[in-house]
Amino acid sequence: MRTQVAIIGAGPAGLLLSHLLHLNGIESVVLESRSQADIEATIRAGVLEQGTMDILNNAGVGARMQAEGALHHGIELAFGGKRHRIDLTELTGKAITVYPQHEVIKDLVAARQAAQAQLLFEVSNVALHDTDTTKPSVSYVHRGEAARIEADFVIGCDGFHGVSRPAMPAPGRQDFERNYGCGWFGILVESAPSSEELIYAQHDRGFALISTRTPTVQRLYFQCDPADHVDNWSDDRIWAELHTRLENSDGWRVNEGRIFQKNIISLRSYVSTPMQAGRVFLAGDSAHIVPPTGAKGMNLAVSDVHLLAQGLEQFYGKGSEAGLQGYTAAALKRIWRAEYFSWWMTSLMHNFEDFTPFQRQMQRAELDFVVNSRAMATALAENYVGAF
Ligand code: RFL
Ligand code: PHB
Repeated sequence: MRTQVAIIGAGPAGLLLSHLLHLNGIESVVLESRSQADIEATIRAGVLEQGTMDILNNAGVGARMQAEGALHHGIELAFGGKRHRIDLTELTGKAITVYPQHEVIKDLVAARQAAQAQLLFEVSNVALHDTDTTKPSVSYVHRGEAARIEADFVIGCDGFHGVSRPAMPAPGRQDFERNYGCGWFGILVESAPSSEELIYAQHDRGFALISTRTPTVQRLYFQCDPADHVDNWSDDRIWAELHTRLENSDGWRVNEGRIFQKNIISLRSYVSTPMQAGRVFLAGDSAHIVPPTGAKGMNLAVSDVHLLAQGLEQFYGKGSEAGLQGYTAAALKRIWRAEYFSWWMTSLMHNFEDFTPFQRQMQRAELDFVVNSRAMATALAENYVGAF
């Protein structure tokens, strides 16, 4: 098979890229290792920046997001038994939308399938070839048959554990990494939202986060040991821990309900540069990871492929490689800013095992500073809504 752009991975990055290219008359094939049902059911991100919404709306895939997503004008920071509101809209003129990533995935899959896209699920043995030539190719197995796609470009949108990054030629490659030694225990709960806005809570026993999914489903997280196991946490133990970490003087309490999903993720920051080698490019989690505290991962994936689509449009429309050659530098500017903010929010809100009593006081002083200084609150708000 031959195509213009071979895309590995049908996460937000791969699906949106394929759709943006299609809108500009550029052909692509998307190879995904999981099933359609699986990618449409995997619970991940929830917070979309205004810029992400604009890109999805302009691409004609934002109708359900606009109808069903919840616009949030503020977030709360909770610590020392008190809640403090950060008014995102007053401070930045912008807002965020809570709309689950798997719903974005459903909208993108529907748009690609309506356009009869080449979107292949449950492929295996995906491998990149001739990555140092102008005719790269990708081999794979689909429905028991081995096949190969020859393309002008190969784009690795296959996430952190994918095959694309390791297949990039090594010279000049630089990786930056930080492991935080802590995890997030995430639960989905059948109950009405405890709060209209997200609450980020700092406590000596560790961080907790109140988020929502729908009017009847809450998404809650609390900091845990990344090596812990969900089976160690009965529902009663989870509620006791959340109530302790969220205890406050105004009597507000988290709503309990039936817990129907539990998972643990590990917090890390990671950037691999460059994001291009010849005709092979990386986008989204395949090139960089942020801890979820800043809610930036999916937003970065969207902005990467928005840039990449522009570069490919310039290449096919005007014969110019300028956009593609400038991709790594342009993408990294935003990526490092989001890496910084995610690291800062993580450091501000979590309890780290190696914290000295002095560091604990510094964290509390910084939290006080953020909620009592308009300048600090504005800095947080600008980063959170993505006004950079
Ligand atoms: P994805 O979503 O990981 O998609 C990669 C796809 O590639 C497939 N794949 C392969 N396909 C073919 N061959 C192979 N060899 C393959 N290897 C892998 C995979 O099956 C998958 O379908 O990467 P992408 O597109 O770059 O998107 C990144 C986002 O998914 C990620 O950054 C966010 O989910 C991060 N994130 C959040 N981001 C936000 O913007 N706002 C949030 O509120 C937010 N909250 C979160 C999050 C991530 C979380 N977890 C689970 C890590 C909350 C959590 C708990
Ligand atoms: C979520 O709703 O899953 C969520 C919200 C905010 C974050 C991370 C995750 O910072």
